[in-house]
Amino acid sequence: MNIQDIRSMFPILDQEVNGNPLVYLDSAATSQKPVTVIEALDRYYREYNSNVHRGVHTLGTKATDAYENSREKVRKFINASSMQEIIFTRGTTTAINTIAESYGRDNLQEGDEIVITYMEHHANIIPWQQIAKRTGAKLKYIPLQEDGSIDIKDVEATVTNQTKIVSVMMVSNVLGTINPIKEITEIAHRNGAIMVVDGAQAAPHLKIDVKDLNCDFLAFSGHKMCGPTGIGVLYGKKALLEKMVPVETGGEMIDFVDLYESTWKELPWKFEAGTPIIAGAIGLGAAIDFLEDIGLDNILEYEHKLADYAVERLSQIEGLTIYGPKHRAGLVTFNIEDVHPHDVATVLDADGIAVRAGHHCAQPLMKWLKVSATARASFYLYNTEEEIDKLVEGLIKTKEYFSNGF
Ligand code: 7TS
Repeated sequence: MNIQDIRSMFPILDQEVNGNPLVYLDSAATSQKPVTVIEALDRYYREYNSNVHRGVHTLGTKATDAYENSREKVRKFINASSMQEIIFTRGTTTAINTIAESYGRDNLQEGDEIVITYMEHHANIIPWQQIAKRTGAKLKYIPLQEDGSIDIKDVEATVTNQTKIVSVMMVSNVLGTINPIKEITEIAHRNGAIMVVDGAQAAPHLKIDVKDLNCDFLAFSGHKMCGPTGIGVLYGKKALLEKMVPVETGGEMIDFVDLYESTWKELPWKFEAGTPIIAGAIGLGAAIDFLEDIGLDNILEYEHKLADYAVERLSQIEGLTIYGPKHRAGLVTFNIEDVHPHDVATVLDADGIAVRAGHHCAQPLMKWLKVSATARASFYLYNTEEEIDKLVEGLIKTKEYFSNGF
């Protein structure tokens, strides 16, 4: 499929912002949605909107089938062994909180260690801080190399036989670093710890195979991979999930309720309390179909080309610093000397170019980079080199604008 065909599947891209064609370079925050996903949501609400797992009426059965069908699509997408290992959540944040609250609460005690890295998103920091405080466990950080990558020797030095949980992002939302998850998992397991993977920035771009990685848990969000907002996935190995106590309780997740005691449904439903995210899950299933039609390998290769081109072009701008390693996922984080990233984003927006500015929910990483904020352009399968040229023109204009003392 050529790029114009792909772009034509994303109706939102065909518009002007502030009098200029939209250049959307903020897909790491949330991706745009193809028409097939929009239509899947529309069809559900127009034709078979109904609650699931109850009643026997026709619409209810149709909705239940579509919802569970999406679970099977997710299972295949990450190569999990069983659909019992796929839990629908609100997103990555909820999934990691569930692991910390449920697994952490019952498996951590004073003196135990939780190991994360300096590059984590707040969603993979704060749940561990909270459970560490409650259990007396200690939170430890794997340091970063100067270019923002992880040296496996530092993982070996940080993870000890006191470590019970290692939790690392697969792809950094700021640096674009692609982390050696398989090797880190092996080190975690050798020390008797479990491995949690934050796959929020990986699932949209690279093939994840949980059997090959051998990770114990994986979290990701639908909205960053062409799916709707409000839906995400918690994958966990069945043997671990079976022993875990649900964090949320109520309707849907129970087997039998008595006055003072209740029992839970089997996996995965014991972790899905209340009316589930039906439309979201159906939309995520359509997003997976879309990504698989294009092919994750093709998407990754295309994004690498865009990122290389962006780094090459941005490096030519004097006074512009790019953060992160040479080999990176499809995003570029940068600062222009003496210009605040919010000003960069504001000037670009006037030309219809959407980038993100701020701390990107990674304040410990900002501290490590010794900056308070950065600008970030993030790419997806619908972006083009021409859009990167527009970004470069916009950045040169921004620099001139501010150096002339506006
Ligand atoms: N983990 C990583 C690596 C992320 O990039 C994000 C969101 C999350 C977790 C949280 O995902 P959520 O869907 O639960 O919110 N990252 C970003 C970002 O880089 N800009 O906006 C959101």
